[in-house]
Parts: sequence; structure tokens; C-alpha cells
Amino acid sequence: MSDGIPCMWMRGGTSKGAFFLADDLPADPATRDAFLLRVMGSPDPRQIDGMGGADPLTSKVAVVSKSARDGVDVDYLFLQVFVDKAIVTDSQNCGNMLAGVGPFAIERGLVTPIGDETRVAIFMANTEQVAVATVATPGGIVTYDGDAAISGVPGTAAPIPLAFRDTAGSSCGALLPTGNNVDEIDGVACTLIDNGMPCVVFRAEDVGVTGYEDRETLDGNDAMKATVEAIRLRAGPLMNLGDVTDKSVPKMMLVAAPREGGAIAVRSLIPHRVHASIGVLGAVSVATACLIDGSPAAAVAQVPNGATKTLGVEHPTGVTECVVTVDGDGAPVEAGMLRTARKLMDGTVFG
Ligand code: NQM
Repeated sequence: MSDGIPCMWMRGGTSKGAFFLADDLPADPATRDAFLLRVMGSPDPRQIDGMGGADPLTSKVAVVSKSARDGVDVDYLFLQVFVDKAIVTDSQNCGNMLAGVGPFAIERGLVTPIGDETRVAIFMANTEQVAVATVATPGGIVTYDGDAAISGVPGTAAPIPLAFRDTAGSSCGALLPTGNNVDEIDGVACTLIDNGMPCVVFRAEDVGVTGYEDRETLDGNDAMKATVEAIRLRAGPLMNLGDVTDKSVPKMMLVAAPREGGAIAVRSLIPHRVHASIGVLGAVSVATACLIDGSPAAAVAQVPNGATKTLGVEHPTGVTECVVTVDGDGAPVEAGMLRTARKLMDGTVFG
């Protein structure tokens, strides 16, 4: 497609990518996906002929439109553009790109700012759930400047608190899709869990690593990655996700005891590269796994008391705090996380 399309490039949380109005993109998904592959420069490990940053965390797309749903402002469809394969998938959500959706929707006139903080209710089309973002709009104008710091991003920016309800079973139909707290796959005790992101949670030591390695060290460990991928391919159908060969879920969460004052240490494969930090809904899901009796996560986690728990998820570049509220039976009912976002470019992109 030689004609360009209006596009805003934004950092959302610890991810980065393209934000489009749905009406600006081709309506036919195959034509749209071919365009997005060209925009990112995929498939190519360097994405040299496109805008992607040669990393799954910077090869992401948000498609936003005004919502027709009651009490909801905008609909958000997330698309992951694979770096080295010609795949564009809607099989997952992205809570990091979600942080950019509120500011983008206000900037594009889909939402009218109200006062110094504008609440934007966002329907996450991938999993059909609603998240609420609070965007700083002093004087009725979006600001990206502020004092909030999140691990994995240098400096500070305006805070964008995200609140999630009813994320349990977002893609798998139930928080624990097999009905079990623990399933054994290839001899490894795993918790198959979905509290916003389908995840397989297991002890790092059970696949031969400590869980404290940096991203590069784990990314270079081909033997560990092969073991984890075999578990993932078996877990997919058990989690009601079908054949996950060409899907970006489930995420693989290698856990260990916390060392930095948090609740748990995690290294996540998303699913073929190690995350530089941790996904938002991935963090919510692994934090929830810490609350599941007998799970590999609970065995090493430090969990605070009380119905509203702040659980620090330690990752390769810091600690991400996740607030999970549980009901009288200990079941998670609400989760929240602080994110920030930044507008990087607003213009025309060519595919
Ligand atoms: O889990 C990466 C990210 C994500 C997803 C991934 C995310 C989430 O950090 O909600 O944000 O797991 O593919 O952007």
C-alpha cells in the first residue's frame, strides 16, 4: 500500500508501538495485517525495512475506535506483529500498550477531557473485558510530563493508573482452566492460570535456571528454551487455547523466591524471547498464582495479609507493583497497576 495512513507512535508502559484509529486501517483483516507487517518490517530479525524495534516489545499495534457499549468510551484491539515470522495475532491482550490508549483517544477527539483527570473506560476487544485508565488532563489537555516512575523506563512521566475487574479467565474461560491448582507437564509442576493473560507458572529451578538471570543470559540458553517451548505446546490445548504453535500465548513464567523485598521473582518468556521486565496482565496473573494453594509460585512467594494486597513482582529490570483485591473466599476480584505513556510521533506511516 503506497498511500500512507495516519498513525501515532507511543510508548505505553514498557512497550512501544503504533496507535491507529480503526477507521484509518483497511477493514479486511488480511489486508490490514499485510499492511502492518510492512509497517513494522516483518518478517526480519532486524526489522530493517520498517518501524519495528527488532523486539516483540516494540512491534506492537493498538487499534482504537469509539465504543457503542454502555458505560464504555473506546474499544481497543491489540495486535502483536511477530518480528521474525509473517504473523499478526490478536490472541493476547497488552496491558502496557493499554496505557497509551487513553491519551491517544483523547488526542484524537474520541473522548472529551473532563477536569484535571479524565477517566477513560476501555473495552479490550481481544478478551472482551473493560479496563479503566485515568489520564492526567490539566486544563483539559493531555500531559505526558509528571513524577511517576515505573521500572524498565528511564525518568518519570504523568501517572496513568489502570484498573481491571473480571479478568479471570479472559482467554481460557476460567482462572484455572484445567480446574487444578497444579498440573504436571513433562515432569514439571505448573499452574495454568489466566487472570488477564494466559500463563504457565513453574519453578525456574525445574528447568535448570535460577530465575535471577538477566534477559540476555536466558535468551542465549537454547536448551532451557526448548524445554519450556515443549511445555508450552502441551499447555496450550489444556488451557482451551488450541494449538499455540503460532500464537503468542500462553506466556511462560519462571518463578523463584523474591530477593528485592517483593512477593516473587519472575523471568517471563513471551513466549520465545525473555521479557525485559514483565507484561501488565502477565504480572497480574503471576501475582494471582502466588495466592493459589499448593502452587509452585505460592511455595516461594511472600504474600502480604489483607484483602487488598500489594504484590511486588521482581523482574530483570526492577520491581513492578501489582495491587490485587480478593473476596472472602480468597478469589481475585480486582487488580490495578500504575503505568505511564509518552507520545513519540504523530504523522503518516507507509506500508
Ligand atoms: O501482559 C508483553 C508487554 C506485554 C504484554 C507480552 C502486557 C501484558 O509488556 O499485559 O503488557 O507479554 O507479550 O507489553
